[in-house]
Amino acid sequence: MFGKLRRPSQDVAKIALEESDRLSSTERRQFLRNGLFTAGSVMVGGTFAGLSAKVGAAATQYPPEVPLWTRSLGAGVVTNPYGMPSPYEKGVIRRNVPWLTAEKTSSVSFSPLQHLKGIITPNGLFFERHHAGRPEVDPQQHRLMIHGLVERPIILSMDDLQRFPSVSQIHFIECPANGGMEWRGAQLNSLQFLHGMVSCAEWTGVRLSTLMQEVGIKPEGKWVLAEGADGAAMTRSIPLEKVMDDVIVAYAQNGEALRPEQGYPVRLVVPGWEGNTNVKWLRRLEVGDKPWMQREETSKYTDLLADGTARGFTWVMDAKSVITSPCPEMPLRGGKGIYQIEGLAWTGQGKVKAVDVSTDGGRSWQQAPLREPVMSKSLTRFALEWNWDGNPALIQSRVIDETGYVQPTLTQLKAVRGTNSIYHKNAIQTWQINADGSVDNVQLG
Ligand SMILES: Nc1nc2c(c(=O)[nH]1)N[C@H]1C(S)=C(S)[C@@H](COP(=O)(O)O)O[C@H]1N2
Ligand SMILES: [Mo]
Repeated sequence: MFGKLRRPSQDVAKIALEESDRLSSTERRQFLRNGLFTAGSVMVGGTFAGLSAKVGAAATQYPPEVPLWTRSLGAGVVTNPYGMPSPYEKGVIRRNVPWLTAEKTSSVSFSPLQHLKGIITPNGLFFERHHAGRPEVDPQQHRLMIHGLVERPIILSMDDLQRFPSVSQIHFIECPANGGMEWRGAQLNSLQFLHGMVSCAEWTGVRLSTLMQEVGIKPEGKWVLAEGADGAAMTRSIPLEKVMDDVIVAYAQNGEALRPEQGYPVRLVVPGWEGNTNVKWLRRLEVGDKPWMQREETSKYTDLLADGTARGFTWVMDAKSVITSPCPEMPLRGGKGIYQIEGLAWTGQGKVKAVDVSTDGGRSWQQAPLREPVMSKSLTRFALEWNWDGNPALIQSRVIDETGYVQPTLTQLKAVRGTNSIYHKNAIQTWQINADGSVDNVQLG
């Protein structure tokens, strides 16, 4: 009906399923019996059916019964000195794909996008990408040195850094390898593993331009090398134009100190640019007259093209969107009827202008309302109401950013980039809705 489809191969799909937090069949039966999902979430014929019908069902914690937890005192304050999510949310965690990397130190964990609401990633769920593991940095012992082609080199303690004027900005960080396993076909049946290398936080810190004014850049200074304090001593070069535009030397994330996974006590946030330029555990900024190509040769991310040549610097993350519900981990649980198709869109070029949604594999499109706030180089949430007729469907989202750039299909992207790439795969994602409400990752061919 929809032409040639590519589905994930069985073995890899199985691993994804083992790790995924889909309901077990017993849990699913339980939910159906209790009517938990169907009662609150399904509209039939325009009204919320099931709400009154379920009253009086043998479910002891439901109204009009008085639930167990209302009949006794709860735990007191500071029983959780650092508050943790409800134990019922234990499946909402970062996950890794064991076969993807040889070991866990140079590896990646994926954020559970299927469970997230709004646009802010909670700190404990922010994806992680480490080249040499996560160092435990003592902030008292940590210093940030700024030197090179500058008038007044400095070495700052973390206290010194906090004496500069600060900014707080909401920005996404995406690893350019996000979705990179899928250039040659569908691989994994999971939103988390396919798209979970993007997260979004409110970052607080000092503008790098403020620090540059403090040290005074010499006229020959054109690039800034940033170096991390981890075992990889990861370095990236950033051109002065970007440095003076919107780069932040960040020490806080969503209102608290950076998490160790995110570069505690200080990292670079390079809005809209490849994740790898956002150097964590930042210890050194060196102003130079050219990029440090030679030393970065082995560590720089390049994109191999079809003709064997490579793109060297691909800094900006192009516009991308994905439907986060329904998705393989979030099937349609209540039969046909009204659902919200929800998802996330973002672009390293600025703001998201519009998102279109298709339920027929890209033949027709409907504009999906954007949820406020819509901010530059931030995740943006969209949601479109959909009356599912219970038949198989192919759902897609397509973002248009403020430059007019339209998110490409995989065929369009491959025409420009070939299939040798790993990085920067921002093609339209297709989810297949099956008649039983389950959802599969497919590629339209
Ligand atoms: N010092 C250092 N900085 C680093 C890395 C690293 O391994 N070491 N990984 C980079 C990569 S490849 C990415 S995608 C982002 C990921 O940021 P996150 O772990 O906070 O999600 O950090 C970047 N900064
Ligand atoms: Mo990355």
